Amino acid sequence: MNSKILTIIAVAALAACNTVPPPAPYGALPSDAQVEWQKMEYNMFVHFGPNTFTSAEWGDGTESADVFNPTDLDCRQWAATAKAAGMKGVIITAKHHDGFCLWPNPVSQHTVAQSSWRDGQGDVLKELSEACAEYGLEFGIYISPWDRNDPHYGSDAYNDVFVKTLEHALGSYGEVFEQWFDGACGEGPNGKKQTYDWPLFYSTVYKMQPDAIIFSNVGPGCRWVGNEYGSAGRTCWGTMNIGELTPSSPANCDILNEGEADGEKWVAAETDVSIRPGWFWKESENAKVKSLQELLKIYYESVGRNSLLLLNVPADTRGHLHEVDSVRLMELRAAIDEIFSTDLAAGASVEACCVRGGSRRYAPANILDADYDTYWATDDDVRKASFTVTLPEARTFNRVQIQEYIPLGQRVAAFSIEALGEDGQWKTIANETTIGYKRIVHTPVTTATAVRVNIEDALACPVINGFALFMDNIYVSDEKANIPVGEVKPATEALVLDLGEAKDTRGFTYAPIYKGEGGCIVTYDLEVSADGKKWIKVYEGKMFENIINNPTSRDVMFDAPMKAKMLRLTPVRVEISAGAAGQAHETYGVSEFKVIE
Ligand code: FUL
Repeated sequence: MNSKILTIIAVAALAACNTVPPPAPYGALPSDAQVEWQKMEYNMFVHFGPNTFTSAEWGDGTESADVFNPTDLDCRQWAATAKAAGMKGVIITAKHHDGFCLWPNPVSQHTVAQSSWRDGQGDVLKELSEACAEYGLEFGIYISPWDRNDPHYGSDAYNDVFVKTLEHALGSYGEVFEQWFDGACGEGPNGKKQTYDWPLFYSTVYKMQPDAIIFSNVGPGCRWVGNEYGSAGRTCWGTMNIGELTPSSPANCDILNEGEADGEKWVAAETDVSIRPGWFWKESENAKVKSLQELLKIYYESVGRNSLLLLNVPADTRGHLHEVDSVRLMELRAAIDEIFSTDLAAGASVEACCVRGGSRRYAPANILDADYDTYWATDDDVRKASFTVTLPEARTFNRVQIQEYIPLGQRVAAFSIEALGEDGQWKTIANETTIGYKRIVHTPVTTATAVRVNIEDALACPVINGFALFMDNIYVSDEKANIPVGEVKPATEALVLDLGEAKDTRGFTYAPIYKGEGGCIVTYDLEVSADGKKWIKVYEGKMFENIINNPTSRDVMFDAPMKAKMLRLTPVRVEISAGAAGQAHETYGVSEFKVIE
């Protein structure tokens, strides 16, 4: 065949393809930056600051700058660990609620420059941004608008200070992939709350970093998943109606968790969760680092549910990620590699009920290739459709991974999965709702020669670009695993612990019930008695910081060890968790109340 004829055939084939246009985008769409962000899947959060040295979760802003004094800061160790863990980016708490800045912020008097650490010459953001560049990781910044130190907080002047803070942090360390805005808005040093100028804050971020993803309770780049225990909704839309909502008055947590079909804005969920009970490092939590099973559950309920996983690994007082945490991260990486390295759908063939315009460009085989931008699609008016993956031989799996091509919008609202057993019978093995960027469905261990996915309902014609089968022999699915059980008590009742004899105690632990069922003690009085008769009040009106968002166990360390036979914890304020934060509640949960010896 001469080259002229070849050219004519090629041009004719191309023309045939081009006669069937791709599906029109549907609904709210992600920007290119949002698609790239979602492809990152798994990032590291690092909480680090004065709280690391005081064991607090929320510093009150009165801590001396000298409190921050890492003995051997090593951001390259953080970056090396994140890279080895399979993460794509790192986000650092540049300024938490205590107002302390980990970089020399010229508009603050409460920064590393005022500390004696490295004679005031240290800069954590500089070191971390350089380490991220060295290890090929993206660099992101958390900055809390709530500032319990800045004297301007509670007045209009603070919004200008905050804008300058953003400008400096976002303008000094190269590219920033994500700006993380904490929604917490409490009182400042003068007892006043701030009215944040969110539109001004957003425009400042975009002015400094046009492609940055802005995280807040309601976006605009990505949204909070509605809890701090690491679980996106089983139904999880990348879209949501934002309307008049703001980061400081967000939607209810269930909506954040599931998103909304046909939502007016693309704001995919980011699942932020700590590898430990608290967000900041505490020596007492070295023994409480989440297990591999807990982390796998979190991975499946975030990355496997159309969400990005932002796993917090706090730095310790040396300025290192602790060895217990890094070993656990490597175990997780090894497990993920083992589970997902063998695609059991490899070598399969795919047929579909229907193909868009009959065009090979939208052939179902596209769901098995490695190209993100090729997909199977149907004609516009189709809302129910199916594809069948025929395996080269019977294969055994318990995970089915499906991906929707989100650059054209999220569409699938319900689907089921069937498997063709070696007995020649089709059997339904899953019924689910949304897919989104990536959905990893748990099925019973199934041996099949073919697998069929039935799209039962969609907002527009389905567009699927990925499908894979895996066998997970590591994760032991147990919905109840690691969920503390406990008692629910009336808020008027104190918790009393009798050790039988006086013991040296260094502190105590209180844990509510998972998800805060029954409410949580937020503020309390604590008394100790060495003989069961005479009581000493150790704390009055003290707070379990952030316990409503993060109802995990709390270790409270006394300033000095105390002899105690009995402990009495009297609730002062009890609140209910997620969904209705801030509301007083008549009962509280307790799964743990014990002394730390
Ligand atoms: C919350 C904060 O109050 C916590 O301290 C932590 O930083 C978490 C990631 O966000 O809202």
